[in-house]
Amino acid sequence: MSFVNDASSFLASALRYPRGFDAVVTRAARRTHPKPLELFEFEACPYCRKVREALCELDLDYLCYPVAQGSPRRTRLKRLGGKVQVPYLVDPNQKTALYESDDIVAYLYRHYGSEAPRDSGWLRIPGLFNDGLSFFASAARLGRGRRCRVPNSRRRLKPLELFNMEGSPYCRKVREVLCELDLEYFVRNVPRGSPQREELKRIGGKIQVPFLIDPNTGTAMYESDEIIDYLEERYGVATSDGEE
Ligand SMILES: N[C@@H](CCC(=O)N[C@@H](CS)C(=O)NCC(=O)O)C(=O)O
Repeated sequence: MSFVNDASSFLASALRYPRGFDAVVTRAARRTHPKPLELFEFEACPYCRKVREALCELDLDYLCYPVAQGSPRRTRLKRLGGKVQVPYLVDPNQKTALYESDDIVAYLYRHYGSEAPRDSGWLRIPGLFNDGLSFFASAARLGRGRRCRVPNSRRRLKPLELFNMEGSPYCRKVREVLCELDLEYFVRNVPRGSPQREELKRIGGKIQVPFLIDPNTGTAMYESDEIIDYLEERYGVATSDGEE
């Protein structure tokens, strides 16, 4: 099963290659450190992928609020934005919030990049081709990261932290499980070229993703399969503790 899981995640990455691997602009080029952006999304959504890719390529960190089908967090999304639709980006720096993936990507490049969006080239002609590839990438994952299995957003948990590269097939497996388990997490992007890679090396000892930190238990670990086992064991069973 692990082989099939890895192979289909590689296929999803290949369909989107080279998106979500390299920094187009690094955080070193910015004069100020923006407050982390906030993204309501779910992993299987092809539109959300386009936004996550842009965040990674712009070397931006963000708080991820998974709102997979069945997540109680959807109520909050509706309250904030007016409707249950993802992606939904909140930018506390500009006091802005917006729906629509293409608008969000353009916004991100306008405010945090020095170039036009990466998909303004061949991937953009026609734009539908870009969306189509993203749909196929989601299809390759056979519905993973679409449904909330355990409503952990009802619990009072500190956000987990994930050192992440959007295009990595191993990171995808972890994000899918975080999404299905309804866990809020802080994404620390480390695309190739990001200075944050040094921070990862300082904390974990090597430059490898995914790397998960769980401040609720003091756990920090590499290796996607081990991270998934940890998440399933710790958060994969519904509990009634600390419910809001
Ligand atoms: N044109 C929008 C389309 C967004 C969209 O259709 N999102 C779907 C998920 S892929 C959604 O929010 N569905 C509501 C739901 O899952 O209940 C965009 O590019 O952002």
